[in-house]
Amino acid sequence: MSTQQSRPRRAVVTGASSGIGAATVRRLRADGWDVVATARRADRLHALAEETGADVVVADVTVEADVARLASHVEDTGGLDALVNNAGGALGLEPVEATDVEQWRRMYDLNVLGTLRVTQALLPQLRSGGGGDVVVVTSTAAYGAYEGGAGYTGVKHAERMLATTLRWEIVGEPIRVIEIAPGAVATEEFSLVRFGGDAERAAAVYAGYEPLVADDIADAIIWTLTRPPHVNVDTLVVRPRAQASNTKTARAGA
Ligand code: NJP
Repeated sequence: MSTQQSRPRRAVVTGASSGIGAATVRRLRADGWDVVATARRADRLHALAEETGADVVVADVTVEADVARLASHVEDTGGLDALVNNAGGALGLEPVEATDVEQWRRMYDLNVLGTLRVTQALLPQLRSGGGGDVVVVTSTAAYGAYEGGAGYTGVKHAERMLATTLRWEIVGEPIRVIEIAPGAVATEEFSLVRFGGDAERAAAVYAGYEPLVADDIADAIIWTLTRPPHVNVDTLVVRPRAQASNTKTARAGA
């Protein structure tokens, strides 16, 4: 949201060590924002800092103390205009009958409770600074079912409800709550993580059509952040042209 301030706008981006998060940091920095980039892998964050000039905090969004440390750092180093809750991901594609309970627990902790923890920790700073934006990167998995996807669709539906409910609860305050719901994005790690490092299975997700790339979603995020302050893009669903739904993708030769 544009504000009458002399310093550059400042954002926190979670899940910044790869994919959509890293692309968002690059775009924000290129547009003159100050950025605090956070994730667990220090080496990747430091390389991103070197490349973009972003400030970095190594933190795990599933660890309360890490999130508290992130919030203290942001407060001590001055000002917050946007929080991009992007850290998240999928684990497994097993049918309900065969799925691993622990994977569901980890997905919930990362996608839902991670977003909850970071939002709770940073919302007061957005408020005390006169307002700002909370972006939540969910998924088209937040909008429907697919076989093998119950764990991931379940947590992304819950994350969407967190964003929607927060928007209702703070309406009237100068804080926008924006949900970005990507379809298939060929990031280097999302499907690798989902399939436990199986590169062939991961590559097959994006075969036979042109998927989105991380920068497409970063572009969408920045677009929502740069609308006039009275405009709240509640939800932006962004898919590859070839993907009509979670289960219908036009693939060459299929
Ligand atoms: O994923 P990936 P994407 N604490 O795996 C971090 C959603 N989405 O960019 O901690 C803190 O490249 C991890 O870093 P590290 C998706 O659900 C995607 O594709 O160092 N950070 C990394 O930076 C997610 O919400 C697609 O391992 C933690 C980042 O999270 C968002 O888009 C489709 C962490 C994950 O980067 C970004 O996805 C869709 C923790 N505990 C929705 N655990 C898609 N790619 O197709 C992980 O519908 N991270």
